Amino acid sequence: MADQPQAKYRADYQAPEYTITDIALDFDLHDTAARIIAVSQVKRLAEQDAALKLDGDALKLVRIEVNGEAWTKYEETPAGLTLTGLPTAFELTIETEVNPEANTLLEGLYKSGGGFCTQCEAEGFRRITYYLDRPDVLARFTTKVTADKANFPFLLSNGNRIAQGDLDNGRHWVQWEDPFPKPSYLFALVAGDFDVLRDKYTTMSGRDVELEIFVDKGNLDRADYAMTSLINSMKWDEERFGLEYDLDIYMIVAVDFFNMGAMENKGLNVFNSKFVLANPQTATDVDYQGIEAVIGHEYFHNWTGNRVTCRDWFQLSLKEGLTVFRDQEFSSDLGSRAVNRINNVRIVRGPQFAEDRGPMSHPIRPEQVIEMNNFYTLTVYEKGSEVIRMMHTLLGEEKFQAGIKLYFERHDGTAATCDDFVQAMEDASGVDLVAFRRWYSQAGTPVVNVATDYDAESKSYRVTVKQATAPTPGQEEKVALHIPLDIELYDSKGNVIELQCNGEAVHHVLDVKQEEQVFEFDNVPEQPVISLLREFSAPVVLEYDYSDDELVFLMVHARNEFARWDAGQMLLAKYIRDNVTNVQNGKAVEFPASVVDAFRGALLADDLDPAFIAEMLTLPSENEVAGWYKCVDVDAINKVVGEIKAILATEMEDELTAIYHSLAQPSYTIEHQAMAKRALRNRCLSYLACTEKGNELVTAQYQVSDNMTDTMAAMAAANNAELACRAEQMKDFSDKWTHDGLVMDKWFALQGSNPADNALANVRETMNHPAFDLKNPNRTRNLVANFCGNNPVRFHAKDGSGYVFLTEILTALNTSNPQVASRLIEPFLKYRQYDEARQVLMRAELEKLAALENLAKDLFEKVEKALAL
Ligand code: B3K
Ligand code: ZN
Repeated sequence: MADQPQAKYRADYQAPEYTITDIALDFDLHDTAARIIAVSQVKRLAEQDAALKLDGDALKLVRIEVNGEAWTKYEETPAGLTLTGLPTAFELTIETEVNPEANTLLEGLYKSGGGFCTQCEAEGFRRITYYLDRPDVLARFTTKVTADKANFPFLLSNGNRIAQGDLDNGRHWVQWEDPFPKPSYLFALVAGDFDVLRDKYTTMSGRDVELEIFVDKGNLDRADYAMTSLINSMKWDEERFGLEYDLDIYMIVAVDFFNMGAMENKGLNVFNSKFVLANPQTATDVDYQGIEAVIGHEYFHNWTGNRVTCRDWFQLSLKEGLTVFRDQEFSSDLGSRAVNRINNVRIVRGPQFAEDRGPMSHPIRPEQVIEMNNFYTLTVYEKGSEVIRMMHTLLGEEKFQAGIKLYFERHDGTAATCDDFVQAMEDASGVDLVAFRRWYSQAGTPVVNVATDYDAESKSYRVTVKQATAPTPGQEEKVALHIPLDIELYDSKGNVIELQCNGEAVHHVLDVKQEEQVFEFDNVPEQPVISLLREFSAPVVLEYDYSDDELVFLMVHARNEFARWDAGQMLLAKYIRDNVTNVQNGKAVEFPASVVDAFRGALLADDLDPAFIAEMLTLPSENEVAGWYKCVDVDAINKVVGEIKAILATEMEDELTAIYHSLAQPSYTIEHQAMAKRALRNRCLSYLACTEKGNELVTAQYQVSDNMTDTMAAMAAANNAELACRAEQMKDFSDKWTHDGLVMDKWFALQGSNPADNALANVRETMNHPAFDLKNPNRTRNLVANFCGNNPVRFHAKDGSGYVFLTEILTALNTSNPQVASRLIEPFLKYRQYDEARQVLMRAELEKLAALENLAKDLFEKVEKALAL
């Protein structure tokens, strides 16, 4: 390849040579030709004369002026525009033209449905105008938007509306001013026709804020929960973090074409409609929880991201890890802490650990990047949040909040680094975080191996902890990390044994800092049972040789719910592993009655939250199990997980049936208790679907259901268990919802995860469904990504048909939307974890992709790294 995309390195950071203090934007919107005039106040920061290098991508340059005079000392380069011979401070006027309708990348200014919208993070602003498109250039923005009044009655941008007017040609304009200096990635514009849900919020200092949620016409009855979640977020951030909203208006716009979840543009969030629109007939309980989390996340960014932003994109976790931590705490404070923790840990242990094992493995603060959009990863977000959580564990809530306060005192209104954050935490708390900082630079998952030894005579208990991190691509040498290891000891009756060292009480969070460390506890009256890595106190793989009895004991006696759940998962893991070996040796799956009894006990524990019991009874996904192996046997894993589920269903059929019936509710509400009961009831149904009466029960639930949660639970059960009622339900649902893509996504997801052996043929046929559109990221994710990523047996079909299919899709998306393609390619990146025959097939597909002309840099970066393995 002639001009291969080049990587940028964190170590090469240089402060900008110029800055822009103010920018006045003027948009004249037309579907295929939008004109943008940008008037910037530019100041040279460098001492020496320097060229001004503006970023630009896919722009038509119309005119360029310096201090009102046409400027000729410039050069158009592949990366933008280079201006020379400039004064030290000047006004720069640039006029550009773009084609929003042809913008299928959904980055920059584009059309979604009938309206215009923008997406600028990470580097989309340069697709609107030539600019210093980097997060450490902070300017005050004013934005004037002009468009046809009948088609686009609402013209929105960041900040406060300061002027508006009508033109005589049927067009109108609105002008906005954002008083807070911001980087270009937080710019937003929306123009369209919407229904608006309005409310008000009075902040803790008594300021009134207008709240507005814009949805497609006809969807007003689906916006209430987003509004409730927004108000809850504002209140929570005041109460828990002391942080208050700072503008007079907060707007959220829901759009159908969006590459990710949502975007925190200052005062004007743009959301994937999936995270706004919900009513009981169209959305499941899980959808509601997603709305609460994402509305919270974007709102919390107003402080962690917008008021303090990132110095450069390598620091992305500064805002994302911290904001994920904040949204997780928000959901935990409002709902069930244990269930939230369980679901977050599942993501880290499953897909995040998988990312650590693959060719794209990177630290939460990456060192080198080709395409920034490739680094909005589980590592930066979820592991990044775990790193913040570890600091919270080490400091405690009070000192952590003192650290947050100091961080804002020091950095409000500026662009900061991850080091700045840790420094504030350290300075405010006095806790030594020197070794802890290594979490920011080291990639990969540490393995923590624990051995214990009890000496009955001296009543001492010794815990030996070893840590090691396997090499990752580009990072051969690993160092020991500072790992907070939360433990508890129990006596045989289930009472907590106080941890003592030399007769003094010691804290239950051990500071593991060395490769090997021994912790001695005394006054331990009897051989204890140890609960390790409580609350998943660090993102590590734990190795400890628990007996079945100890795990069953912890499932009942551990004081916190997370530890009980984790014990159950470890018990399941043992039997899944053993049985995969059995199956590979031609033996039958064995699952002893004593283990079934442990789960029966959890099912029947009526003092527990039903939502928590539902989690206790959830088996690890096939993908999570795959992560335990160097060489993955998809068929054996599928067989074992399926058979264990069937054994549990048969052995506990009476109890499952009784609980299923006892949890029926007369009507649908979104309160936690109601959701919790539905979660457990539908978990019971998913087991009962594997029994003889499955078809009858599932059919009955589908028929009487008046809400999407129960409807989808029935359909998912029918789909997974391949019940006779599946076909009719699928037809009925499609007839009812064809007009509504967002609801049809649930149906597409079922087609994608269909276990039937003709699944791929079905998926191909489904792509012709009138509601399907490969250009819509939600449709593509639900059908295609779900098939390739969550249907391992069918995707990894031995004949390679799944692989050929994925390459076809990637080839199409490489030109229309490489950002989505780059998410879809993930299953190929794991090719080294499969048998030789499958490796050869997948590698061949990667090579086909590498040979594509115009391979987008998003895919280039991943394909190249995968092939280098
Ligand atoms: N900050 C955005 C993500 C932007 C992704 C750019 N490819 C959403 C969020 O994390 O809140
Ligand atoms: Zn975010």
